[in-house]
Amino acid sequence: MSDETLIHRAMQLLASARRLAVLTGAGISAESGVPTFREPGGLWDTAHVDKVATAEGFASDPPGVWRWYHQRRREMAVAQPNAGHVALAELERRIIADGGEFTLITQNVDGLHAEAGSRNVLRLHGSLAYVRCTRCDFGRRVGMGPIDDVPACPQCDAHLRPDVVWFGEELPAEAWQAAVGACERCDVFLAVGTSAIVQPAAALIELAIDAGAKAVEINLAPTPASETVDIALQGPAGEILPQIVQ
Ligand code: BV8
Ligand code: ZN
Repeated sequence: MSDETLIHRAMQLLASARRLAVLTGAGISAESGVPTFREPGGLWDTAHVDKVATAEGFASDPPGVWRWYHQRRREMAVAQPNAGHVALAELERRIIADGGEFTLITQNVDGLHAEAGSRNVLRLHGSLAYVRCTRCDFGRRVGMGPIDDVPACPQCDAHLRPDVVWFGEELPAEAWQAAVGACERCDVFLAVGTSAIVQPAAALIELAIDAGAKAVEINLAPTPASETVDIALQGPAGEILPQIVQ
């Protein structure tokens, strides 16, 4: 089936959606200059996941882990939402205005969806605009601007950590429950720029399809989900999303 036809079918599906759930990954921010994880030249090419994205890795080298996150925060501080982020914010406004339901579920910690104007955003893996204490319940929004090299908790003086979900850690229960609910209710599901490998986020795709939703995937390359979705659109999200949202 030609790309035009697939694009047209995806447009019709989105136009008919009453309850839409969208799952995004690092690929939607790639065109904003934010590196992805698992692609050639991605973050995991130069950093070891166990060293920088686990609680154990942080405990054994807080300055080193913070150096890696400060670099990513600097990249995110200058990154701007791209046409893909903007199209999803527009789609949300349109569906809500028509009395429908829209839920944006992201694995990204860059805050670009909110910057693009998206409202109902569920952050499954946290945000690099927040820090929290490794010992007490202290937490604060710090934005993406510069902070201390190894920030200390103002309440108990323990190390502060990026308020993101590391491997082996549970996802924030409220966001996860809301995401599961949205995927069980949706009539159309959209996966954008995710390799569909990291669990439990990737399981949301199958959950939506099993619940009867029509599913669309947008990705530069095939993923484990490409065979299970109804429409798999291959190309840059920043180019395809504006086409199928109009
Ligand atoms: C947990 C935050 C309970 C930090 C991240 C079941 C089976 C196997 C393993 C597990 C399992 N259950 C749990 C696990 C373990 C693990 C896991 O899934 N491992 C994987 C690697 C197999 N999961 C966990 O540990 C989770 N916690 O399960 O707790 C528990 C506890 C203990 C034991 C069992 C259960 C926590 C997972 C969250 C980890 N934190 N990030 C930070 O960002 O620093 S995950 C990290 O990967 C990012 O958040 C990212 O969002 C996420 C997924 O990656 P993607 O976003 O998909 O990015 P990726 O680079 O992979 O792909 C980019 C895609 O975009 C590509 O497909 C590319 O083609 C495409 N693309 C590129 N450019 C474009 C594009 N597409 C369109 N347009 C473009 N322009
Ligand atoms: Zn503290």
